[in-house]
Amino acid sequence: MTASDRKPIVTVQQHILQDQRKFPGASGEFSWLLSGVTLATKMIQAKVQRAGLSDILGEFGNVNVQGEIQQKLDVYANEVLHHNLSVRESIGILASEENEKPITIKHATPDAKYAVIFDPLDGSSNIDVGVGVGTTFSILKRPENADYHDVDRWLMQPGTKQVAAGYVVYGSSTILVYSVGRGVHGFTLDPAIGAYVLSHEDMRMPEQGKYYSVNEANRDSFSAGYQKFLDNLRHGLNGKRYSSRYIGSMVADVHRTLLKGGIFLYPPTAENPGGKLRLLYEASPIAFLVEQAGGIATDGFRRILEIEPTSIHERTPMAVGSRVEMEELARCLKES
Ligand code: P6P
Repeated sequence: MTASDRKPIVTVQQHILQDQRKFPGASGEFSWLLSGVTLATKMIQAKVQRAGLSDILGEFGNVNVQGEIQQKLDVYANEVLHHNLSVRESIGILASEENEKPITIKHATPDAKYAVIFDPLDGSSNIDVGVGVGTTFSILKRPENADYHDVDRWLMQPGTKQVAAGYVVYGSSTILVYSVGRGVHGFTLDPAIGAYVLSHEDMRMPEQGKYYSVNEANRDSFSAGYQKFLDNLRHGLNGKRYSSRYIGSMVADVHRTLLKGGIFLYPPTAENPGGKLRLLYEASPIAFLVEQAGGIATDGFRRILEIEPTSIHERTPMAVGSRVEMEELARCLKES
């Protein structure tokens, strides 16, 4: 195969610019904004892949706003994202899982249009055991009639208002998956050239999968509807048998579900009766991507993207997956 036969390399920056050119009025500011995420996640990846080799392993000792012991990599990832994003003039607010309150970015130009809400390192409790972790991000535009400092108006918007969302999964390879509402695209980091290269164009979730993903240790505290659903999966749906896959890192579990189909769910439990996953920077961006890829994302009853947030760190039950499994879940929950 000669060089001319090979498909051209498309980096994420090229892809965004090509995509934006198709839509009049889109300015290059979004590609500049997203370059802050790509640079930060390359820096995070460089640390994650060496976590076992440097003194960065182990706990940082502090407890974050979630009451979770901060791993050193959480702190590093949070700082790197704040540093790279706060220099983008189009960003006015940054909100992070690691910070109790959002940060308003002081710019020379107060006309910043975007807020970026992120979980710098989801699944970080898995870092010390070499399991995949991830970064999630959600981008909201300042509402027309909200002024620059109206943080609540800017952040307390339902997921349908997201202008973009994505994640980076740091696993056997590092893959950035994002959407601006025109399909979902995946880019694999090529360490040889230090660029995210298009590897999964226009990702579509299969109608039905063969994996279900849930922490079965919580089964006894699931409602009867969830327990019935899981029993039905074990007996097979439409004649299809299922296997259980649960990594314990949402981004890694969702990435597999996006690619292979099936379902990932974190139902209400005795310990987390309102669900464990956070709405604004976990459930919402994931739901945006899943729907863009043809899947369904609910809290068991409501579309995740239609939930009106009331606080930055609020949690929600979450189920995301292929149409067949999600419709079966809805049926079981409705009948219970
Ligand atoms: P459990 C990681 O701490 C996380 O927030 C998600 O990434 C993951 O899906 C979930 O919690 C795992 O929670 O209770 O099953 O250990």
